[in-house]
Amino acid sequence: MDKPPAHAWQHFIANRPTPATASESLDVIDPSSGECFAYIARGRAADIDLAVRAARQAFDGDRGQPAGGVWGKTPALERGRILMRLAAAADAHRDELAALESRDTGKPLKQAQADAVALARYFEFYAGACDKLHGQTLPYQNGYTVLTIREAHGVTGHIIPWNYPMQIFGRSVGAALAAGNACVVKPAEDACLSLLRFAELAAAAGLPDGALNLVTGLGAEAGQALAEHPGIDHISFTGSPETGRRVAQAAAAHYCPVTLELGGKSPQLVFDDADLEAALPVLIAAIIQNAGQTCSAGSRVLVQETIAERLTERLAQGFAALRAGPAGDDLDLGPLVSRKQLTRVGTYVQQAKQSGLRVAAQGQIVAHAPIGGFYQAPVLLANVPPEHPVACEEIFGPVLAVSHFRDEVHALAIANGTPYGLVAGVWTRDGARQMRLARKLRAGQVFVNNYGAGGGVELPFGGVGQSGYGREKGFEALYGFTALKTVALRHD
Ligand code: TXE
Repeated sequence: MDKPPAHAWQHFIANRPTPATASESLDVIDPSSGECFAYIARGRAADIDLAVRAARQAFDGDRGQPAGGVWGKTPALERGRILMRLAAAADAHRDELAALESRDTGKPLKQAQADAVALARYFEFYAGACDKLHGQTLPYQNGYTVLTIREAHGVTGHIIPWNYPMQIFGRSVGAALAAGNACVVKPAEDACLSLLRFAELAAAAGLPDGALNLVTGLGAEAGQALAEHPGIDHISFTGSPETGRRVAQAAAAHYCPVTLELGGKSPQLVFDDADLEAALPVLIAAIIQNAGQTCSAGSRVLVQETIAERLTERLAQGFAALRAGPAGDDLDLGPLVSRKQLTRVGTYVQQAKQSGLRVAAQGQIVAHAPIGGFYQAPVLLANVPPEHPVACEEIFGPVLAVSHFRDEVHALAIANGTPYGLVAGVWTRDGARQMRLARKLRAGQVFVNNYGAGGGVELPFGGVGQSGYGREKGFEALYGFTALKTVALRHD
């Protein structure tokens, strides 16, 4: 039987599917099989320019006055109501969105469903926040009243990676729209279908023309053009440190502020007084979720040497039982997103083996997994020297490195010993130690006796050092998507 023709997706600009100006397209590959199943538009600078103009029109309007456009003028209360309708649309279409994202990224269906729920929840959270984002009155000299006003930047750019398209779009675009900005989004070339569909749903739910615009394409073309565009007033980027630096440099040329979320090598510290039964499933889930392709993956376990052997053995039992297979099978993990990612992870595993590291356990790839898919069995590496590349570089795959520490001081030195600082987990029953470590760990989020892999929608998220700067999620993100204006009135 002939296959149905692969669907060709277009950009989505000013609430309309819009063809690529150069009529070029890119293949969309199913990571479970390695086969092309759809096409996306290959956007370049001209397409980005079209989207920025649409966003400027929505924000500034015909006269080009700040906040003079249809979206720019929309009162906070009304923005909230519109965003609530977007939340409802995401919720009503969650199975469809999840199916698209699961096929596109290779993530198991249940993970994609959780991501669709999170997308709806981001819009719900930020819908409620629209009319609660207020300024202050400040004490000043006699005869003055001074107040601060939080104003939208104008047009914000959003460069989204492929690992969690719906979640990262939700946290970034949800907050930016709530603050009143019009958005131009460049999703990842490896996975963007759920976002293109959501943009259609947003238009149908009543988001005004130009408030949300999506241009697909390659990072070096469409992404770079977005970062360089002088019509962009703020950029939010999630991806690799190298690309993040490039984006920040391009934005600096037009004095454009940037928020960078650049991943990590997040440790979980397990002390010998920890509740191991509670810790074990969390230690495994934190690296297996989305096949380890999670910015906040718990990719290092640091364990006190007195319990190292016992913990490693228990982790090994868990790893040996893990199964990877096609996204639709809904197993513990799906394939990696691309051949490029498979090669990257495979190279690290190879390097670990060549340098004599002990593989304590390896999961299985199911026998019926298509040969062309990008499957990587989960790997547990035991007693890894903390300075080994697999213990201090972001692998972004299902590879967990276990390293040993003597005491709290040693644990902290290892934990803080990479250039990253995104998330950390601490497992101990000692209350004073919990607080000491929470204060001393170099990370944007610290979880004590739990691990949230990024945490909830409400919790500010972002890193220090090579993990980036600025905060997304929670109420805090709204501050980043606004510029503060101080107004001083003299009246005496
Ligand atoms: O990332 P890139 P890649 C890490 C992870 C992964 C590695 C490489 O370790 O193995 O990065 O992944 C766009 N100007 N993370 O190559 O290049 C690109 O189109 C503007 C961690 O996929 O950073 C995509 O939309 N944009 C991470 C986005 O940047 C450019 C998630 C991310 O791609 C661009 C993803 C350019 N010059 C990868 N070049 C996390 N923090 O969760 C690319 N892009």
